[in-house]
Amino acid sequence: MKKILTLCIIHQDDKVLLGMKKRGFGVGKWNGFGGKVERGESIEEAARREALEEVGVTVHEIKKLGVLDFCWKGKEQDILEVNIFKAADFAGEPKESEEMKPQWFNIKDIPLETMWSDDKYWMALFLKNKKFTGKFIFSEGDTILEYELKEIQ
Ligand code: 6U4
Repeated sequence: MKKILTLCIIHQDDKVLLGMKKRGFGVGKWNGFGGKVERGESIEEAARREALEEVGVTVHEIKKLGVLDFCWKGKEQDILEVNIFKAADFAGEPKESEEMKPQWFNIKDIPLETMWSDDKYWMALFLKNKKFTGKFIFSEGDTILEYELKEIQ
């Protein structure tokens, strides 16, 4: 079974807005905003809704840069497809929600060690507006056993 998820990272000039996940999947990690696509909504609509719910901002133009499949060893049939978007402009003031505590980071100081372990592989492509696709297989937690990542046009 495949679950479709979104991840939206706001990137303005030399800084990104991330959130500390306060509960649920990925708790304790810095990440973009996102979650599951709901019935009847497009992936992009879900990305916008999650940004509004989790950090209280309305994102303007968003661009899909990455699609990554994640699974865990021994359960390869359960795939999380994470659709990664970039937003530059938004309306509203980022504010803490029950799910996320937002913080701006300079791109030199992105807290990769406290993010999902795959993020360090694709973040440079993301920051350069490159499109990419890939697949990561984890063992326990988010230890990467195998991965493929490729830049696409
Ligand atoms: P709800 O239903 O809101 O309680 P929750 O367990 O909090 O769900 P979910 O599904 O809303 O989590 O969101 C998971 C978020 O984590 C999505 O934005 C996608 C993101 N994510 C999942 N795997 C990831 C990975 N390997 N690397 C990454 N982000 C990932 O950078």
